[in-house]
Amino acid sequence: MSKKRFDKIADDIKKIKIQGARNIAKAALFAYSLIPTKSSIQKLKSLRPTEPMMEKVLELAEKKPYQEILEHFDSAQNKINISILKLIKNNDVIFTHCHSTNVSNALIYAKKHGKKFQVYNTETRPLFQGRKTANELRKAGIKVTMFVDSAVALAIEKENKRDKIYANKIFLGADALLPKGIINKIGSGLVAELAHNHKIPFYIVADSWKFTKKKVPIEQRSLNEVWNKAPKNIKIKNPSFEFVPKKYISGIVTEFGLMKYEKFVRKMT
Ligand code: RUB
Repeated sequence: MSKKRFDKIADDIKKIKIQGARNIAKAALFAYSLIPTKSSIQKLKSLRPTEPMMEKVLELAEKKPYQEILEHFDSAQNKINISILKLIKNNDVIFTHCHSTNVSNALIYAKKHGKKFQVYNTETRPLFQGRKTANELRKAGIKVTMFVDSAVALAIEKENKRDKIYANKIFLGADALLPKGIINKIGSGLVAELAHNHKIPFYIVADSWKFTKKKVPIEQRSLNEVWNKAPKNIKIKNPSFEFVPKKYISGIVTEFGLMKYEKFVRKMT
């Protein structure tokens, strides 16, 4: 029975039915509690290689009680929510990409606490996690406008005054927080460069447990996600994530509050 449940969770993580660093770490923790062995840890870690938070949680799971580790996620999120509430101003247009629970929860909290803002987001091919974000925010009563990925510049360029469509703040989640920058969904680098060029504040919203000093590999996903049964002689690349250098990051919001990225790294090292 436990084996069947473990395998189902592993499969859901692999197939991105369970997605996002926080959900993956929580699901892996639960799976480990079903079969608490070294080989479970190896198996779970191999499912999504770009997830230091899952690694940290699995390492802790060997030493600490399940409940104690689990409590961290909500406690960190609650503190993040309070910082984001202060950061959002009425009439903001907030841009986000992919689906991040840390970002979505914080936006929903701000809405519940009376902030009036709207969200622009991108569909996030090839797996369309942007739809998950749009649905969650819509259900919470937040106005959402979705753009195809290739319209990202249109969504965040200040010069695009003709349509008056541009974001004035950007919130992205992160899979990994590294000394020199962050790793997040592919496309995040382009968003960061646009934000930099157009002087739009670019914030990372993430639980500090995503921090690591280890080298983090970038997951390469199945080519079928991009083009199922593509002709044999076409080369396809499908990296799931990319590195964003810290010079683009205006600030990071973690459970320790809003701070410059450098300060966050100093705190963590
Ligand atoms: C999800 C993604 C998210 C981070 C942070 O990628 O890039 O921005 O994981 O998410 P994928 P969270 O869909 O490939 O897992 O805030 O939920 O931890």
